[in-house]
Amino acid sequence: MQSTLLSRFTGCLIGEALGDAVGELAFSARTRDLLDSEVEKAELLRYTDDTAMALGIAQCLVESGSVAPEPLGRIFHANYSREPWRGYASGPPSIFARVQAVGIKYSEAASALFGGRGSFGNGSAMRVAPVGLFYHKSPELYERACESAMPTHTHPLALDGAAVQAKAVALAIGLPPGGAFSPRSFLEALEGFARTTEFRSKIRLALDLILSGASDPDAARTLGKSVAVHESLPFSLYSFAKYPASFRECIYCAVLNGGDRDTMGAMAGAISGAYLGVASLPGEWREKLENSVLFSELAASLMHNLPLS
Ligand code: R7I
Ligand code: MG
Ligand code: MG
Repeated sequence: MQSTLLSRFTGCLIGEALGDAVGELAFSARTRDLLDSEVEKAELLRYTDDTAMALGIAQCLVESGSVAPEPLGRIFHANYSREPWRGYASGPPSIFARVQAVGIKYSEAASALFGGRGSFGNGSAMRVAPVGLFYHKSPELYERACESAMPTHTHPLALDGAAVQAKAVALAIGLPPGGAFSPRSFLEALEGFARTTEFRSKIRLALDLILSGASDPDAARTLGKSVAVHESLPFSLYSFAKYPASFRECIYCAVLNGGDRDTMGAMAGAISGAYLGVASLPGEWREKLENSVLFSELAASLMHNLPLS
């Protein structure tokens, strides 16, 4: 039982990184054949800011047992300073620079962005998977996910998006991978968990698209696939719920339909990896993943330090 849970935790973190890395390659290799050949040619599968920030959250949980915004902001900032080349958007680096220059809190600098409402970029959801693992049985899951968003994303949609993605990971951990998967039960549980009308209606739309047999390109067009969290997250949920039995098919769906490919790969990959477990992720992808030992170590540390529920 323990080893099953560990394989889900590891699958989630490695699934996030693989979806991110393969999704990044899909910006130039835009068909399945081209993507397969790029992955085959690559010596190393390199992840981007999405996974780097997820690692920051896992690190914070392991070190402090919490995701309090200021300590988490300091970890994000230090990791960014060490590896600024991971493909960050403009928001987080501008927050880090402002905190450094003016000495205000991370969440204060974050809430000043985009006309004073904060960012609704998908940055809070793309990195939240370790919160979903750590608090998968906790009634505090929603609040903790929001807390992890605060150092960089304070917009109500970014908070709700972080909570929905964390819940998707938590639900995936609790489902038997060999059993019958119901897209309806999974997506309706998320619809009920979301607190914004935007997310509730997008998750319902994702379910309708699956049930009506829409094509994946049509679903991507209908749900949206941009860096806005209320577009790319619903399509990532669709990708997992449509292809629950295969990590590879789930990732192809998430990254081969345009838009924010690395991030949809990361979000769908974290859920799929949490559902299927690490052994079900493609071996030839796993063996090329950068820093893969670190993901396994962090997964084990997270599992051994879970909060009492
Ligand atoms: O959300 P964030 O960390 O970006 C994540 C993306 C992922 O695709 C990563 O792979 C990486 O490439 O970056 O960074 P933000 O800068 O907070 O948000 C991303 C973008 O969303 C911004 O640069 C804006 O273009 C857009 N955006 C908004 N646009 C209008 N109004 C975010 N919030 C707003 C807004 O309120
Ligand atoms: Mg990225
Ligand atoms: Mg991206």
